[in-house]
Amino acid sequence: MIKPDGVSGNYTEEIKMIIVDSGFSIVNERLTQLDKETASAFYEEHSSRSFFPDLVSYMTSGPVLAMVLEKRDAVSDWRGLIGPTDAQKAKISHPHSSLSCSYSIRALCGKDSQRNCVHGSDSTSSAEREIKFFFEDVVSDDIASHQHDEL
Ligand code: DGI
Repeated sequence: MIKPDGVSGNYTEEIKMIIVDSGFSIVNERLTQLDKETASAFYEEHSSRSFFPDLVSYMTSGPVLAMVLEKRDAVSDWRGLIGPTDAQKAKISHPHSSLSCSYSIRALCGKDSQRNCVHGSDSTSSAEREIKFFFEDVVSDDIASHQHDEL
């Protein structure tokens, strides 16, 4: 997912180019505005954390672009490509990755550990949950959606 700061900062096309250049296929995408309820549900596992209210406020501050990415080892390779949660750390260290690229997306467009520009599922089961979240109408207020022919 490209988070609100990534979308409003006009990083969408650059991030998509990095995604494709890194060997992923974008098989589905959806630009949507999360409301408080859906953002809270998406980050439910962090609901007891002190930063949760700020996280929900940030995630509802503008549209997000959810994408389904396909590739062998997609979860681990995407996590490597986005870099560490704290974008400041991403800017000073390159993540270990099996990919050939030597940069991370959070280093490119993230600001700190909250405004870190992109999200990545941390396991295949999270990916399954999060794909359902965005593409099986848990999120209802689409701005635009694009279903690729092959799906
Ligand atoms: O999977 P990640 O996004 O790398 O990290 P995560 O699952 O630990 O946390 C989810 C999001 O919660 C993260 O992208 C931004 C926010 N977050 C995590 N740790 C902090 C945080 N926000 C603030 N303000 N401070 C934190 O320490």
